[in-house]
Amino acid sequence: MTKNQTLRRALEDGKLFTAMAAHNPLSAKLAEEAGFGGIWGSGFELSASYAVPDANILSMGLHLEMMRAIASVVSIPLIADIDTGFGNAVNVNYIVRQYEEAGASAIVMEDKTFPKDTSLREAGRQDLVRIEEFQGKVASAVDARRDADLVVVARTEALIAGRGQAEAIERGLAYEEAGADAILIHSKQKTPDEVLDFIRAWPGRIPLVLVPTAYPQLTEPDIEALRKVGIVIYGNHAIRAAVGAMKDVFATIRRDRGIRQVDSYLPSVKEIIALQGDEHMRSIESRFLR
Ligand code: SPV
Ligand code: MG
Repeated sequence: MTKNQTLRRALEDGKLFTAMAAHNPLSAKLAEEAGFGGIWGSGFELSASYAVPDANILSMGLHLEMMRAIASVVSIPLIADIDTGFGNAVNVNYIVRQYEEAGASAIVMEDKTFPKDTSLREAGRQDLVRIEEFQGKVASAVDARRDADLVVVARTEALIAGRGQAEAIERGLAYEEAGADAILIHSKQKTPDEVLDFIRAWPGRIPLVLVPTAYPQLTEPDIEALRKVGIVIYGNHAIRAAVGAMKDVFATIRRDRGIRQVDSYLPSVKEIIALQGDEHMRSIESRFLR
């Protein structure tokens, strides 16, 4: 099975597919090793790793090249976060093919205006494009894919933008009609109530995608019990883990004025060398170095 088929089948089988965020190939590899079903090619994480806001400040090309690098080191599907599609339906048609060729098995595109603002920030600038305009962008993404198994996820930010449940449902249904394979419904409420209301009311045929960052109480068994959600995305836990670990280690070294203590609990240099693919390099070395 190809990576695209793996994700497509998971959506069809109705078994909850889990995706962990990554901002580089190393974090993607660790997510694969930990047992996640796929990788979330998060724009938020990549922006954070460059220490810039998640607001289309980084170029599409930079994100695309990171997706290519990630896809080349993992054997699980990559779900690429293409933000608003970097323009209109014409831009979308071009870039979806680029992401597909870079090895993405799914793209997630959101119905905000370009340039976007990040979703989870309090009082962010959240403007949505017209429903018809976004339907055209979804249809353009569907038209652009070469492999029919590439999954096109339409993401509505209606709840994030404070437009209410009725508009969120209207947008979700309109995007389904335009050919989306799944609808990502995002919410920044601190409890799952808003998203649960949406899920219960969702009359569509296609599965939903959740990013429960703001409402971490909702676990995978809870989500499975709803029977309408195909994918759960853990949106930013790789970069937050990295930030927490680095802060801790850096502070300890400053306090101790040395590395003795941190050395006892940090992953060994040997472990990092293994993650770099050393075994593969040595096998090439022994076969071809003359
Ligand atoms: C991302 O990880 O880039 C996302 C999810 O789009 S969120 O940051 O919650 O909008
Ligand atoms: Mg994003």
